[in-house]
This record gives sequence, structure tokens and C-alpha cells, in this order.
Amino acid sequence: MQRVTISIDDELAAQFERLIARRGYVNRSEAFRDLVREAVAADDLTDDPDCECVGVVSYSYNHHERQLAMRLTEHQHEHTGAVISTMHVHLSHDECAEAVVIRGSAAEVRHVADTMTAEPGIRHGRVNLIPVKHE
Ligand code: NI
Repeated sequence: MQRVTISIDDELAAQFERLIARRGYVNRSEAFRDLVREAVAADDLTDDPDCECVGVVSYSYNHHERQLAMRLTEHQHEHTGAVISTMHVHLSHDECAEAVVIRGSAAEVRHVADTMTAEPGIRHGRVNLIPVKHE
């Protein structure tokens, strides 16, 4: 274990404290380690499109929007080998949210995620890539 001392300006420090409180970290060190892990994982995946990973794609949409729900389902059926699971949440009378878990190479996961979140009418589209480590 190494000790790292960093200097950051007051505003960023205050934002960091709020993030720690919001995410419920027990201390600054644990929060900082998690942020570094996220950055390292994102960088590794950017460097290596063949890196095996699991991606969680999340987004919301209006299910009354013409054919959008059907197109989202079609995207998933086109990639049945990669899509592991889908969770659907009815947010309100009109709005739905979904989380889709995809496993494959970083390039494949990104491709499937991008085709879904690029659909017109999709809001808050985002993918979180998690590398699969083999010991
Ligand atoms: Ni719904």
C-alpha cells in the first residue's frame, strides 16, 4: 500500500466531499481508490478493443413513442449471444427505464450499446464497461 498526497482546489474538494456523502463511502481513501479504478478500467478498455468485458447499458424512453420499444427489442434479438439480461422499469405513465447487461469484447459491447442509445427518443443513454479479469 502506498500513501499518496494530492493538492486540489477548494471547490473541487467540496464537490468531492459531496460525492463521498452521496455515494456513501466510508472515507476519502476508499472514494479515491474507486475513482482511480474507474479511470484505469476506462483507459484499459479504450486501449484494447478485444478486452473481455461486461457492459451495463442504461437509458430511459417514452414507450408511447412510435415503434421505439419494438426497435430496442429488435436490437437485443440481433445480439442474443451477447445480451445476458434486461431489466425494465415502468417509471411513470409514459416513461420507462431499462438496464441491459451485455458480455463480449469491449468493441462488441460498445457497438451494441451505441446502436441502442443512438435510437431517436432515447434519453440518458449511458454504458458502463467492467473488465472481466481471469486469474
Ligand atoms: Ni415500461
